[in-house]
Amino acid sequence: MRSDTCSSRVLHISDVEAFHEQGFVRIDDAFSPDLADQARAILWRDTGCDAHDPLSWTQPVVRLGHYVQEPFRLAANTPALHQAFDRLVGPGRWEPTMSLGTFPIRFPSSEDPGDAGWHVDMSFGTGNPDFMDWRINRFSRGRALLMLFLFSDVTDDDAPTRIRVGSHRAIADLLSTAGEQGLTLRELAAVDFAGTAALPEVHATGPAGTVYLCHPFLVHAAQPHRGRNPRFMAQPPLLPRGGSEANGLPELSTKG
Ligand SMILES: O=C(O)CCC(=O)C(=O)O
Repeated sequence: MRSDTCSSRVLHISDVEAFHEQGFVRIDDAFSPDLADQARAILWRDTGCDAHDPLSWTQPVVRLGHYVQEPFRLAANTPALHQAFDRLVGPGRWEPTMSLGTFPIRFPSSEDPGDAGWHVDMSFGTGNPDFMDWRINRFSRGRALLMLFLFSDVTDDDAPTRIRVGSHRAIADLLSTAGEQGLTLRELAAVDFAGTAALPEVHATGPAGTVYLCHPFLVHAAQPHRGRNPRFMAQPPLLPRGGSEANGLPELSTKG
């Protein structure tokens, strides 16, 4: 988000254009460092690790989930974020976020975390026990945005999420011919996510309180943590108003 728009807390037109071109926009100071501290204190307790003792950090990733306490709800519902949702998704077209979903908390480790593959987050058919059969369709049924909430300072050394810039467009083109039922994660993986491997890659870095608002088709991946500071990040969807059957965003592709 451009600094000249921070005071009004509304995305500048160039931010909205960047979202459509690149598939994401970074919102600085989306929530306060104090809320991040409070949330991290709750999460540290549940990791079973000691924040001050790296010897207690025995796994490369600990996944915690579905926190609804006040620091999480407040962080997800700041005026800056609500205004950004209105600009990107449309007023009255999204639901306030009440749970921040899964936190993959990443610890410095030489072990492979086993969950660092490229993917798109699926949005329906999630009752299927095999997540590779979960689906997305051209209208992004059930998901308006993917959001990355940084609850700790994340530098390039701290396992930031990797993003394939502009990959949402290739996925939209692929989905445009796939009908209402869309495609499964397995089908997308079989074509290397619409051949997006050669696209430029950026990392979701920033101080605690930064949020990346991403197009739901954005191809992204975790990475092993080779640095020093455990990374706390949540990755909830922004849900469309109208429930799981509602379309998340207008169709993006000009094909099909
Ligand atoms: O941990 C990360 O950086 C990303 C994780 C992710 O994309 C996922 O679990 O779906």
